[in-house]
Amino acid sequence: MTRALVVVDVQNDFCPGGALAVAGGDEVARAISQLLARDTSGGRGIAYDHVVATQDFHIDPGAHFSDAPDFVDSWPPHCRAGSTGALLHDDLDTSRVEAVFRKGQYAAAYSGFEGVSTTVTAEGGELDTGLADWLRGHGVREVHVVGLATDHCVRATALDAVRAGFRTTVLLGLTAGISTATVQAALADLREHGVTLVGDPVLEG
Ligand code: VGL
Ligand code: ZN
Repeated sequence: MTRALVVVDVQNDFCPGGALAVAGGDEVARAISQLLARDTSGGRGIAYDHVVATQDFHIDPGAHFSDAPDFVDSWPPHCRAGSTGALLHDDLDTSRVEAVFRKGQYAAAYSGFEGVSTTVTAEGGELDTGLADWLRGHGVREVHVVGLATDHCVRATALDAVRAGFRTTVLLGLTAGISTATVQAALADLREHGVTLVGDPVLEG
């Protein structure tokens, strides 16, 4: 079954030192890089036929930004388009990332399925492709979701993946969350909606 790894929002602002740091975000970046390194050298065949990433990319996202954030629906300004904070973290190996799906330009967008990857056509125009269309176009039937933050963008992306008909697994060892209570709620929600949760990569099949 054609499988993709979806790397959610492993960006500087979600890592220690960033505007909306998630504890362990940089360790997640390194762990994902290690998974990808093992995936091409482990001698068990390649687990991921495709690798894509999502990127929180705010221009003017309205109430998503606040000077008095509640850290549930409003946040300190983060991942501003064009800023260093919006860049994918240096410890994330992006050599196998085939497309980056940007989201949240003018409103909150937690799910990578709200994002688009922009490419330039032969005629010089721009073509936006959503994540679901991209995955289907590449024959993907199954996704493994990793990244930041477990309780927000990973949760929303995995829920949309399963809704869109992809067999969906979240590799919890390659995620980090903002708060324990919302991570617990997210895990219950994911399980209930048919998302498989594993502590370690499941690479068979
Ligand atoms: C996220 C809060 C605000 C995330 C994005 O990537 O989980 N969280 N914007
Ligand atoms: Zn955001």
